[in-house]
Amino acid sequence: MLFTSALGAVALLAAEAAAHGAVTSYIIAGKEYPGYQGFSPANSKNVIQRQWPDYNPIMSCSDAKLRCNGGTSATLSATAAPGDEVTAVWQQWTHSQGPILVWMYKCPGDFSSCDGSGSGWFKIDEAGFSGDGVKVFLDTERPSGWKIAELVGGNKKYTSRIPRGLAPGNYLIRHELIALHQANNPQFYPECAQITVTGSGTAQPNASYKAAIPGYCSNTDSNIRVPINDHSIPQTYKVPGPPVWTGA
Ligand SMILES: *[C@@H]1O[C@H](CO)[C@@H](O)[C@H](O)[C@H]1NC(C)=O
Ligand SMILES: [Cu+2]
Repeated sequence: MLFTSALGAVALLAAEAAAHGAVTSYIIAGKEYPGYQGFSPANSKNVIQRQWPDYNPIMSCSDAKLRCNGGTSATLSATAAPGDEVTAVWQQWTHSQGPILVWMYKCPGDFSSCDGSGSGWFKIDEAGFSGDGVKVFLDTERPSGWKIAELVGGNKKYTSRIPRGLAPGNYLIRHELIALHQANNPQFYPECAQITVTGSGTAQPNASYKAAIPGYCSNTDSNIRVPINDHSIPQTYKVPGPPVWTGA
């Protein structure tokens, strides 16, 4: 019996590892772009996405991998204009509780020397809970008023817009899912891609919209370390980070 349940536990762990996820492709200004394929480091396919190692979660706000899941460079970049749509596609996703965050960062120059350091990250989109405000925190994962739950079904896509009037240049775009289904044990899933923004815009968010990554959150924040099974806590949720900047 013990032997069987130990095997069961191992099988469960393996299933859980396989059950996480990552952004695996994009649709930007109507054009499809394949992403990097994790689990195969030998794959040197030219893509717009910064490479990431596997589907496993990052477990801390201060982990250096929080920035781009360890990815530092990509050989290609997409092109988009302010107002264009950017859709991220996840090949698999299984967690129904937690926020979706979409960030951008203006590179000072070439992508090859753009490391995403400093307080230059700004949010262009976010989604949290939009249900009845009664059952924000549930005991079990299941479809709910969390936007992230929609990624669990057939449509594993999330669409945002490049902010209107955004100044042209080389930008990183970072899609982040924070899974909150394990009490007090948030899991972060961020991936980054490279986009060259065109046009003659002049708008840039000011400092009140910007943050560093890592740095925008702390492991003790009430919207990061969530006792998901505690129904006595206020049933409201504020997405972490600075306010969303939607452009000029
Ligand atoms: C940043 O911009 C917002 C909106 O335009 C404005 O309300 C705010 O005062 C500005 N903050 C700083 C630090 O300039
Ligand atoms: Cu997972």
